[in-house]
Amino acid sequence: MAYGSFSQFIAALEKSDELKRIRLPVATELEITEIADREMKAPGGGKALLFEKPTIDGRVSDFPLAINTMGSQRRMAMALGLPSIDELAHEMQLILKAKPPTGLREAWTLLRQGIDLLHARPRHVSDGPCKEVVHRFSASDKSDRSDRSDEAAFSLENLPVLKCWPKDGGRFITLPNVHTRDPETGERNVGMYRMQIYDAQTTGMHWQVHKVGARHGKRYYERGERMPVAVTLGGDPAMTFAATAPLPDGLDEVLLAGFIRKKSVDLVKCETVDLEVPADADFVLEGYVQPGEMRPEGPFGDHTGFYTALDDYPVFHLTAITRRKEAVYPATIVGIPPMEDFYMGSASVRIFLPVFRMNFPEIVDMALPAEGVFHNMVFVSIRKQYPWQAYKIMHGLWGMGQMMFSKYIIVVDDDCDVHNTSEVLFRLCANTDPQRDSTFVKNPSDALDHAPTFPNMGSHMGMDATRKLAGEGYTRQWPELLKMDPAVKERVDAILAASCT
Ligand SMILES: Cc1cc2nc3c(=O)[nH]c(=O)nc-3n(C[C@H](O)[C@H](O)[C@H](O)COP(=O)(O)O)c2cc1C
Ligand SMILES: [Mn+2]
Repeated sequence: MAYGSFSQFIAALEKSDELKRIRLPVATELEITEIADREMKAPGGGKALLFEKPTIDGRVSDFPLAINTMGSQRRMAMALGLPSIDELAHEMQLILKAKPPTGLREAWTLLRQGIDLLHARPRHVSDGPCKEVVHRFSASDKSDRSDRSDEAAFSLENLPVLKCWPKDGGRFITLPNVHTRDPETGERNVGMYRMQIYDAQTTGMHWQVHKVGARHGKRYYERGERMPVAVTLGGDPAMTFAATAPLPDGLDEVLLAGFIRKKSVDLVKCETVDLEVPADADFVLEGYVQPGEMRPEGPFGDHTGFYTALDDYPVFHLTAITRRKEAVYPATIVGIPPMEDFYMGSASVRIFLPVFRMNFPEIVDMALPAEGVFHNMVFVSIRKQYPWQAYKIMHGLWGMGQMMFSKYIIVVDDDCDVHNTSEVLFRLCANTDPQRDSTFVKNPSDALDHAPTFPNMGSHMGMDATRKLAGEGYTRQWPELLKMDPAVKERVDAILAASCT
């Protein structure tokens, strides 16, 4: 099911008792963070919050602010219009394994998927709600849309953008979908890269060196051409999720969003740049990045739980803002885990597990525990068949897209639940001889990892916590894990049930 707008999604959350309204004025400077942080740390991720009166320097904003809208398993599934994330993972698996149907039932299933895939393709439309109000900034290309207000006074300063943590270098847009295009192939990319507000019409553009936005930028810089960039805020949350998904370079996030929500994304041309954006967005920030122009960005209280230091990043200059009349500003905060982004990352892992399993059929399950903030720690369970198979999996993962950042990979047997950190640690402690069962490699590091001596590169460690095989040089008998007799369990269940009534 697709949402027609971000507001529709918020209404659905409210109907499902997944939303709290905060009616009193609350400051965008730190106060919203403190409330949201407490909510995100509540069991299961708390509720989504709608701040009806966020204040900017004491003045009530024209726009409400929604936060933590995807910050639980249930809300993440709702954002994608699904009863559960596993349903989408299952569909991915069917598509990957598609072969000629053996029966009518299967044929129907495949046909339905074919239709869903058709829906993945975007539709091009000539207008949309994201243009209900148009604000252009350059006097030279005055609007021909005389029917719509064109107040030049409107700017980024009208948006309830958060100053998240006390030592942040300013306000940051934290949930932006950044649309760019490869100037050589025309391929589109949508990535989520935070934006620091420098002034009313200028922001930072924090695409890290490994990300596709940065690669597109490099192509423009090589050509010495100005790079068109459009940023959307709000709209169907399926698009926002897709912008965070670790897709291979060249795989279009707009297609993924269409596939997830089973409805084409409507794309509309921007007013001042040659790009197309989802027509249902709440806000569209149009503009450009000038090759070679860099500016210090940060500090920012980051998802590592630490402040990321100042670093040079490209600068985004706005040429227009278009928006809905009744726009809602979407935000998140990052910080010491668990935060909202944990649920977004977990959904990605679930949805792409079938892709990993296609490459590595022995993989049973995989989890990125919240404490590892995505890149620091991976738990993976395998059905081990031959010696040193755990190492094949580690190296395989280190070679796949953003999994390259995984600082620690712990491999366990298939009977270990990787979503239960204490179970994984139990296996790690019990099943490893530290020197024998670990390996170190050199690989690119996440740009935010402050621990390595040099930025963007560091060592990664793999630990094989599986049972050791004779073929691996282990000649003693591997002991058996304790397990209660199932018949006893059943009897005890009955005894306890009877004694409770
Ligand atoms: C809330 C949130 C904020 C993020 N901020 C950034 C950021 O500032 N810079 C960045 O490079 N990646 C950031 N990411 C991660 C990217 O969105 C993610 O790696 C994505 O897959 C990149 O897409 P791409 O492969 O198309 O570049 C953020 C993710 C989330 C969920
Ligand atoms: Mn991408």
